[in-house]
Amino acid sequence: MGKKVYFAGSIRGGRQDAELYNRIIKYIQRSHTVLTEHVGDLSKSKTEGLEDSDVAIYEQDTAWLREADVVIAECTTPSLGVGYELAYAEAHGIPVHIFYNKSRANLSAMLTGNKYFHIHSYGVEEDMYSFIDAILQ
Ligand code: 6K6
Repeated sequence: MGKKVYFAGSIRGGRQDAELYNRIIKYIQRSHTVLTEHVGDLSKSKTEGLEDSDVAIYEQDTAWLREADVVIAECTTPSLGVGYELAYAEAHGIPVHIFYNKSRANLSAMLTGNKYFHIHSYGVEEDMYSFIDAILQ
């Protein structure tokens, strides 16, 4: 049966990897449910979202986190919101897998130093997909 995946990626932290998020989300959606499809929505800039108040965003996203089977985060672009989501998932006992491009990111010690998190560095994007298959099998 398909899993419920909370995909986390930067929004107000910067949208330079939004196309990458979109490709990862589409890949996961071939066999699983992604609760947070909007993270890869290329039509939305980081300043958009005025139709939703920040309170509504927080309430919805934390409800989805509690419902998720697993969190998959792409952390190459640093984001306060993603960092918060990772700690929230840990507090609720939800497995967390963190990906980052090792040539572009220097991940925070607060992530790499936390043994709760499964951390995957990758050189090329294609390497990520076999890890994702193993996580979601
Ligand atoms: C803009 C673009 C797409 O959606 C919007 C509206 N804003 C948000 N909608 C839903 N989730 C959000 C929004 N802003 C932040 N988040 C959550 O925080 C997402 O689940 C991301 O994983 C994370 C990004 O945090 P920031 O600090 O980079 O914004």
